[in-house]
Formats: sequence, structure tokens, C-alpha cells
Amino acid sequence: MREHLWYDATQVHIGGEWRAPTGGGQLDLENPSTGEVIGTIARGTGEDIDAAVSAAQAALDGDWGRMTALERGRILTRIGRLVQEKIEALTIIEAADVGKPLTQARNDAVALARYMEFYGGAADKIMGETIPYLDGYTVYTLREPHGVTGHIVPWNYPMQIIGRSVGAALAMGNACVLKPAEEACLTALAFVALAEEAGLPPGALNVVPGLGEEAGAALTAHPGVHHISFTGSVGVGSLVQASAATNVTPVTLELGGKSPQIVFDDADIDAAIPFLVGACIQNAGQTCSASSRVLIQRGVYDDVVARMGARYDAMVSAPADSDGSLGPLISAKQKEIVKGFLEKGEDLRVAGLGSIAEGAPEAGHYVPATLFADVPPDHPLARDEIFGPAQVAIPFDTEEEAVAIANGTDYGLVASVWTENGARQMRMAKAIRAGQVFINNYGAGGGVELPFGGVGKSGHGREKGFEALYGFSTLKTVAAKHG
Ligand code: TXE
Repeated sequence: MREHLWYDATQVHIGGEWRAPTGGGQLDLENPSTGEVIGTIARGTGEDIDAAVSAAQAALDGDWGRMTALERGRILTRIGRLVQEKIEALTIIEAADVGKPLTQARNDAVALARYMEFYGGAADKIMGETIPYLDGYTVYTLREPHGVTGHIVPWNYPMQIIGRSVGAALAMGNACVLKPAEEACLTALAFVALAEEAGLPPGALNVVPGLGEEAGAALTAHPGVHHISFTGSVGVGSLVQASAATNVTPVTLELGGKSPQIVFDDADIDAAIPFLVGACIQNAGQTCSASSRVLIQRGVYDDVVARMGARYDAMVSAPADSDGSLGPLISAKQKEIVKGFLEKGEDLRVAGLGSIAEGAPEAGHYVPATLFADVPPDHPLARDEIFGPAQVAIPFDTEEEAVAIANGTDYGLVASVWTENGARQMRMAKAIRAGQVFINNYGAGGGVELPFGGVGKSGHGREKGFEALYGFSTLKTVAAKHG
């Protein structure tokens, strides 16, 4: 992988310059597939965050702040093209850093390019409105950037999350400080290198890798930051919100979920099966929108569980650069969390169980994919986010019962409903508490156009699509009295 790095991954990137982090600290860079330390990354500090915020503000006061929306859009479009040209290197870097199978890492790189294309095209199409008011007035609104935006990104989908949050923030004319996860920051650094090659002025995007409680906490508490976008755990999300509240800084939180798929007796089961399993197992279950619960109506329950189970039995966890169905988990810490959940399921019926590839390195963080059946809706495995390759099947009888179970957790990110009954599709879409509801599919191909975010402990605010541009901007009302 090292031969594919064309930038110095041991540094921070501030104000258009690569530099050693203040204090010179470094953190180990581990390959989750082998458990080997394959290098180091910068341990950015509060001082680096300070410098990054100043550089961002200077960009807003300088070239970047003066640019037209059209010019910003063209730069983003060029970034997208450069990402596209670097797809193979980005794929190999991400697979080694996160432990994703190459095909999944490649999908993420393609998505990053697509985000840049989408937000590049959208940059000059954000408009205010004129408001009919009293005689003698003209009233209109202006959409303006927040200013300096902070972006705290986790390790599970670095490229996709950078695309949806940094892409939208830059399109609106904000200047960004990005704190990637300590477990996986290589493509964040690659991204800023490509962005500046495409003409992004220095300081418009600054990247400071480092620890959450150090660099991350410094960013959320910084008085010079005007908006925070955070994706990660519920616990840290609530800390981020509390920290930002000190300066009354607005936050967008995306905190994961316990997303259900609901299969009715009349569903097209053949069409559903690949989605029922794939929507959980992708990225070894480490997906905020992982569908870790499948609610199945009694009439088709045994058949669906058996067919899902057969898919699990065939699944092989293997190193990211091999042909396995799923990769390792990101870290020893994540493996411990997931093993803890699997132990809680020891009394449950296992309806499908994958394997670990022969010869997979002992020190890699592998967990076999597991399907639990007949799980009571209040069992911890059916209520808590597992963030690993484990899924529960829950039987139900009536539509009302399905809604009660689906809405019976603290989360509300994504849901899907499988039924051929049109009236039921509409009723369920309204009744389910979630930020996205899919009918007879899951995720709709992950389109960048679709607004995304949660309710309850899944967080608040929306990213992706045009909606994100509203979130990364503030509205000014102008009322002119002219008689
Ligand atoms: O998350 P953290 P972790 C969930 C998932 C997983 C659990 C733990 O259930 O098992 O969280 O994962 C930064 N101030 N999700 O420990 O700690 C940190 O550096 C500011 C769901 O990795 O929340 C990283 O960049 N920032 C999720 C980011 O927060 C802080 C994706 C996420 O780390 C900070 C990841 C602090 N005090 C985990 N502490 C999703 N929604 O997709 C940490 N960070």
C-alpha cells in the first residue's frame, strides 16, 4: 500500500502546507486485515486545530471568500475528476487502512467523485426567495455560508462521509477543518492533496488527524468554528453537542441506528433476500445505516430465515485484498465490542453462521457473520447497535405489531418495507419513525441525491442531497423600505 501514497501521511495539512504536528507526536497506523503496524500518522493537537481554524478564517477573508458560486462549483467538479483519476490508488489505500474488500473501497472512491460532481453542479443553484410583504417594502432572503465548519469523521466510510459533509460545506462557500478518525485518516489526507491540485485555495480545507479527545475536542470547543458536523457514536455525539453549546455553535449529528427491514407475507421474497442480508453485512456490519433487524411476518418467517441463513453459512471473512465476502473489523477494540454482543446471544438460535478464511492472519480482527433467529424485540441484540456482522430475525403477526417493534428502539435512521400492497406501503412509510424509509429496496443504491439523517438517538440535521446545502448555510432576511 505504501507505494500508492503520493503525499506524506505523517503530517497535518494546514493553510495549504504539509507540516509536522505541533509537538511532533505520531500514532500507529494499523492494517486491520493483518493487525500489523504499517506506518504512523500525525497526532494533531489543540494548537494544530487553532492554526487550522485561523487558516480557514484567512481563506474566508481572502480568495476563497471572494470566489463566486460558479467558480467554487468548477473547482469541486475538477476535484471530482481528479478523484476519478486516482480511483485505483484510493481504493488500495482505503482497503488497507479500513480493512474493506477492494470492491467496497472502490465504491466509496466512486461515491466521493460523485459527491464532488453533484455539489460542484449545485454550488450556483442555491437561491433565496422574495417574500410578498407590506406595501413599500421589498423583502428577500440570502443563503450565506456559516463561515468555518468543523467536520469530525469516523473510520467506517471516510471517503463517503467526507464527500457528503465537506463537499456540501465547500459548495456553500464555507472553509473547513476536517478531523478524520485516528483509525483511518489516509484518504482524508489524499483528498486535500487532490483538492488543492484542482485549485482549491490554501486554507479552504485543512486536515488535522489526531485523537478524538485531543484534536476532536479542541475543534468542537473552538470559538472560531461556526458549525460542527459529527458522525460517530451516540456517547461522543452528545459530548460534541454539549461542547459546541458553550459557544452556541450549531451541530449536525449522525449517530448510527438499529435500522429495521419489515417483510410482509405478500412481499417479493426473491427480490428481498439479497437486500435483507446485504444491507447488514456490507462493510462487515460497520455501517450507520446497517439493517441489523429483520422483522418477518409469520406466514413467510421460516422460509425467509432459512434462505437468509444459507447466505450466512456461505460467507467468508477474509483479508481486504482477497476474494472474501467481508473483511475484518477495524480494530481490536471494535472486535471486543462485537464479541461482547455475540456472547449476549449465546442462548439464541443461530440460523446462519459464516466462517473465517483459512490462513487469515491471527492478529487480524475477524468475526464470523452470524444470523440470530426468533429474537425477542427487547433483547439487547435487537435494541442496541452492534456495528459488526450480526443480524437478528424477529417474527410478527400484524402490521400494528410490526410498527411497534420497528419504532421500539431509541434510534430512527433508516427502515425498509417489503410488501406488494400499495396502501400498506403508504401507511408504513408514514408510521415508521426514521429519517429514510425505503419501499421494496434498501438504500436505493446509496444515491448522493437522497437527504440522509436520523431522529431520536440517530441524531439530527440532514446531509446528502440539496438539503445538506441548507444545513451548511444560514439564512439572512433583507427588508428594504422604499416607499
Ligand atoms: O466512535 P467515536 P468509535 C458507533 C458504533 C461503534 C461505536 C464506537 O456503534 O461501535 O460508535 O466507535 C472522534 N470530541 N459508531 O469509538 O469515538 C473520533 O476521533 C470530538 C457509529 O470509533 O464516536 C472519530 O473521529 N471528537 C458511527 C469520531 O469521533 C471525538 C461511526 C468517531 O469516534 C471525541 C463510528 C471527542 N471527545 C462509530 N471522541 C456511525 N454513525 O456511522 C472521539 N471523537
